[in-house]
Amino acid sequence: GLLSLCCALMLFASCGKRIPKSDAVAIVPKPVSEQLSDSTFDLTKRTRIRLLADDSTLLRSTDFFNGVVSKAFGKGLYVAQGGQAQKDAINVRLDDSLPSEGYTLLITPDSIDIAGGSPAGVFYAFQSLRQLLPAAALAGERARVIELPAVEIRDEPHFAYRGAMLDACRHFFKPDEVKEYLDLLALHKINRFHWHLTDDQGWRIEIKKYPELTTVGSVREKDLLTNVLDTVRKFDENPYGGFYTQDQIRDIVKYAADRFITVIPEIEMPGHATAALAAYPYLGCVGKDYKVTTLYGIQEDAFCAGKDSTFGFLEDVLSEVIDLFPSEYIHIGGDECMKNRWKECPHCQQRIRDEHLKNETELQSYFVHRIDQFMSSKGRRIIGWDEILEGGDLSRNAAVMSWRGTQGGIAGAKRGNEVVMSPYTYCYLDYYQTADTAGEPLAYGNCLPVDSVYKFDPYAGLTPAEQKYILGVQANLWTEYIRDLDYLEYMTLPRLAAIAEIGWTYGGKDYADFSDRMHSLAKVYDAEGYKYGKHMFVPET
Ligand code: TNX
Repeated sequence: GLLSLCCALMLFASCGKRIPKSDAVAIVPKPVSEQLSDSTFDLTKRTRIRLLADDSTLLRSTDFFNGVVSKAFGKGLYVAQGGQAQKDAINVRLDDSLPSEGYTLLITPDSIDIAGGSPAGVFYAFQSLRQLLPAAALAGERARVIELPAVEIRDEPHFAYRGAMLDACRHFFKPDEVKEYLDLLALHKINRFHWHLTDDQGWRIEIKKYPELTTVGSVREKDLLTNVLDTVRKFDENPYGGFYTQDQIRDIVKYAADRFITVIPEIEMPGHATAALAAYPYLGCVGKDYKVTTLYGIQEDAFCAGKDSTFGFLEDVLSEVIDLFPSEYIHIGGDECMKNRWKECPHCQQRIRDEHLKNETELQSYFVHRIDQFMSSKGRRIIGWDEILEGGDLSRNAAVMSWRGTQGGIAGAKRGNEVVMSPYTYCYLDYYQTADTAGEPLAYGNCLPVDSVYKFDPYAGLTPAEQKYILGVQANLWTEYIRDLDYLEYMTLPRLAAIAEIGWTYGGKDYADFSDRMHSLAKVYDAEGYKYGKHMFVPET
C-alpha cells in the first residue's frame, strides 16, 4: 500500500505538475502550431542557457530573457557557449531549414530546446517563452522554481513587415521613452519601427550641416493644445521642444537592433515642412518669416519644388540620415502637401514648364522621382504615404504606405509596387478605443476599438498574385494629443497586439480566442507596469 503510494507520488512528481490546458499556452501573436502535454519543466536559477551556434547576436536574446528572469531569480541564467545539448538547460541552436524569422520551441520535463531560422527567430522563441512564465515570476516575486508547461511550438511570421509608427514631432518623446516603446514592440514581435522625425510642429533630428534645423526648428512657441482646451492647460510647456542628437539616434538604432527591430526614419517632404522652413526660409516658396507650427492640421507651406537649392538641402539631409540608419527603406513622407504656394511661385511654375508637367500634382511626382533617384544612387529605397502614387509614374523601386484606407495600397500592389498597409480605418491608434469617451483621455475624434482593429485583412481586394506585393501591416501613433509615456502606452495597448497578430499569424482569426489569450498577455503588461485600455478585459454585461 505505502510502497505503491510512494511510487505513484514519485511518478507524479517526475512528470511535473499539471497545468490546466486552457491557460497554459496563451501566446500573442498566436503561434502557427502548438502541441501541449501534461507535464512541466522546472526552470531554476541553476538552469543554464547553452548556445550551440557560434553567433554573438544570439546574446541579444539571452540578455533580454535574463533581464526578465532575473526579476524572479535575483540574477540571470548562466550562458554557456558550445558543447552539446544538455538536460536541465535551455539549448539554443540555429537551423537553416527553418524560415528566417521562424523558430521551434520544445519544452519537455528534461529541457527547453530552441531552434531559430536566424538569431531573430531565436529572439521570437524567447519572447514566446517569456509569455509562458507565470504572472508571479513576471512580476518579480522571488521564486526557486518556475514551472513551465511542456509544449511543442512551431512558429513563423506571415508578413515580413510588422511595423509601428511613432510621431515624435507633435509631441517629443525622450530617448528613454522611445526605448520603452521599442520594448513594447519587441514583446509583440514587431520588427519595424517607423520614426516620424520631422513635421510642421517640430524637426527632431540633429543634422550637422544644418544646425538651425534643431536650434530653431525643434522649438515652438507653445504646445499644441495650449489654446484648445482648459482641461489640458496644466500640461502647458511654453516654449515646447526637443530633438535627438546623432549619438542618441545611433544608440536607439542599436537598442532596436538588439530587439531585431529595423528603424525606418521619416523625413517629411514636400509638405509637413514648416519647421524646416522656419529654420531655413529659402527652402519655401514665399520669402516670409515662417514659424514652427503651434496648431495641428494641414499647413499651407511646403518645400519649394522649383529651386534646386531645395533638392541640394534634402540630399544633404538624407545623406546624414543614411549614415545613421542602416534600413533599406527610408520614409520620405509625401502626404497632405498643399499646392497653393506652388501655384503662385515663379520657380515652381518655371519647373512645371521646363519639365513639361501639366500641373502641381505632377510637380509633386517630379519631386518624389528626383528624391527616389538620389536615394537609389545611394543604394536605398524610398517608402512614402500613398500620395506618392499621384501625378506620375512612381518608380517600381519605391514602396507605398497606404493610409487613406486601403485604396492606395491596392493601387500600388496592382501596378507592382511593394506596399505596407496602414489604413486609418484599422491601424490608427490615436483614435478613441471606445465609443463611450467619458473618462477617456482626450483623443483624435474617431473611435477604433480593438475588435475592429482585429478585423483588418491586409489582403482584402487583391488577387493572390497582387497579394505578393503586400509587405505587411503597420500601426500608427500620431501624437497631437499624446504627450507622455503613460498615455502613449495606453493608446498603443492592447490594440498593437491585434495588429501584431494580423501581421504574424494572418488567417484563422478568432476574436474570442484572441481575447482569451490577451488576458494572459495582460499579465506581462501588468508586470512591466504598462498602461493599457481595459475595455476588452471587462466582461460584457
Ligand atoms: C493625418 S496619416 C496625417 C497626420 C495626422 C493624422 C492624425 C498621415 C499620413 N497624415 O499628419 O497626425 O492624420 O490622425
